[in-house]
Amino acid sequence: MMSETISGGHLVAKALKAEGVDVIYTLCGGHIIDIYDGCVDEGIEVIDVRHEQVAAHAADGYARITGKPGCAVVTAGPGTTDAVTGVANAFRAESPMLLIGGQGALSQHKMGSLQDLPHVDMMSPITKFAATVPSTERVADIVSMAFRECYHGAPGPSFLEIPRDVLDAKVPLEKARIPKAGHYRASTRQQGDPEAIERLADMLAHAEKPCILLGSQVWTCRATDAAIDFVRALNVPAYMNGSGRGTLPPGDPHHFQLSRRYAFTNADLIIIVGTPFDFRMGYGKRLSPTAAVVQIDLDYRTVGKNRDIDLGIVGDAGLVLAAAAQAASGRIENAVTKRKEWMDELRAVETQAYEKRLPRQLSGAQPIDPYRLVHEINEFLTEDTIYIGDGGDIVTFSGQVVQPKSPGHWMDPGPLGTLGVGMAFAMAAKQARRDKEVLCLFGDGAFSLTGWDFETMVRFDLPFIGVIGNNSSMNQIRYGQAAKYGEDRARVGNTLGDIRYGDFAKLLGGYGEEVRDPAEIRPALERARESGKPSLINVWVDPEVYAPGTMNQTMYK
Ligand SMILES: Cc1ncc(C[n+]2csc(CCOP(=O)(O)OP(=O)(O)O)c2C)c(N)n1
Repeated sequence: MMSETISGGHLVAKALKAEGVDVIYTLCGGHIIDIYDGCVDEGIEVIDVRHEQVAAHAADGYARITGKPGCAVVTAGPGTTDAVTGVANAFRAESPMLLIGGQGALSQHKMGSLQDLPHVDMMSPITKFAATVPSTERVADIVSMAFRECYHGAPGPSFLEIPRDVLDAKVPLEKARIPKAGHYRASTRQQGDPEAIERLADMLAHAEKPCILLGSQVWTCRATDAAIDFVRALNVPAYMNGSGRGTLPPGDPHHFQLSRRYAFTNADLIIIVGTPFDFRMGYGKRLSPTAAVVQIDLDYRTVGKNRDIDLGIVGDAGLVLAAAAQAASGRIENAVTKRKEWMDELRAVETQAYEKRLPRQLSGAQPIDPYRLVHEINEFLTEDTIYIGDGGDIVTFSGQVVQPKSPGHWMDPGPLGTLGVGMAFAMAAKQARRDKEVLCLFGDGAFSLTGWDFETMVRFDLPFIGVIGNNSSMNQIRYGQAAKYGEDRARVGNTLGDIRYGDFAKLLGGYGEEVRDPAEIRPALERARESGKPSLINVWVDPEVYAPGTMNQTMYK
């Protein structure tokens, strides 16, 4: 009797299934179609997009939203090079995704086959693991290996290229290793050195003016509850950044945002959780030189990088914070009363900053003040709205004002600062969480990089509310040019057409509107919500104003 056989593409699908991956993002090519066929057998959805960059960003977004690794599948050569940006973004953002690229047949290795490139060499510096699959028998095995590597330390992307003949060939089923779900990798969560936890507890017991920054890894580690318990039990004011935004809801007594610089200047203990001392943190230079600084991170390479620290702990944010809270619990008497003055001081700074900006947020000016747009968006968000920012200056405005109402409901590119993530993140978020509303704020420059995938949103019935802060410019860059070279040279290379993106949405089968009156922003957002379609509300904002964050950018100084 002939033994049952299986092809490489079907083995890929089995390995994805074992990992719990239920969708792949892809743009087709002859090198990879056997994977699609395998996905059909395994019940894995195939979402085909209009540009491979979107496929890779969507895999990144899927990982962030679901906690499972995302997967993008692209063809050899230009398919893979198009996806490089998405992989690079996931690398800097510590997002676990697998990119599978096609490759010419092994039998034609280095003969000049169609779309042949040294993909593994290209991908190695921007992945945690990059390899060629050498034989059909090993396909599922190596896919599982790639997933294992995604979770080593801080998570990140892996890349596999699968030569066409390896993917298409069929091998006897019993010769292929097919790792079984739940049986091929272990939890990599670490609790941190117990001695270091003790020291942290001691520092917390003595601190009079502590504060904590909850970074992206708080969400990556699903450490929301541990973080909330920590700040409440020990009465520590909390700031949030990246995916850590929303850990505490706005209005919570421990939620602070606008007083961060004041806190970092005046605190005696600063605890940094799951975010590096990179440009977003002024490389750590903005922290008080006299404060004790504690850094907790999944990656030992991040701890103590760019500035000295007083204590470093490598471990899972949730496990470390829970252990520290427990260790400190008996030692802090009257944490609430002890730190009341400090909390009140920060709240006063916070309130003052908010009130100073409020008139701009309520401005009735035309063209529309970007502060008014982001204020309206903030008011419009519900506890179930996932907010995505994709743009330059306009998104810098939103970073000050928009506050997600729930954990895991904020998505931005992360430290690579990649324009063009928005449509892909919206796609992944809505596909993975149909129960959620998704709102994405785009700059008109950012939108135009990957905007054609609005059509994919229509085709797969993925309603979302797209808002474009349209200033007909790449304003964040324009500001720097004006500052450096003068107004008369400020318009070189950054000017966009006056595009009616609301009409573009309608052309592709979605809902669209143009908004020029600030009073119309809210009603237009409501109508987009009601439409139940992918939508674009094109809001014409004032091109002559810039966000303070843009004006302070260190690159221009
Ligand atoms: C892929 C990519 N290309 C270029 C840049 C550099 N860049 C940063 S902000 C910006 C302007 C973006 O313009 P837009 O999205 O319209 O937002 P605005 O600044 O006008 O609000 C550019 C080009 C980038 N971050 N990413």
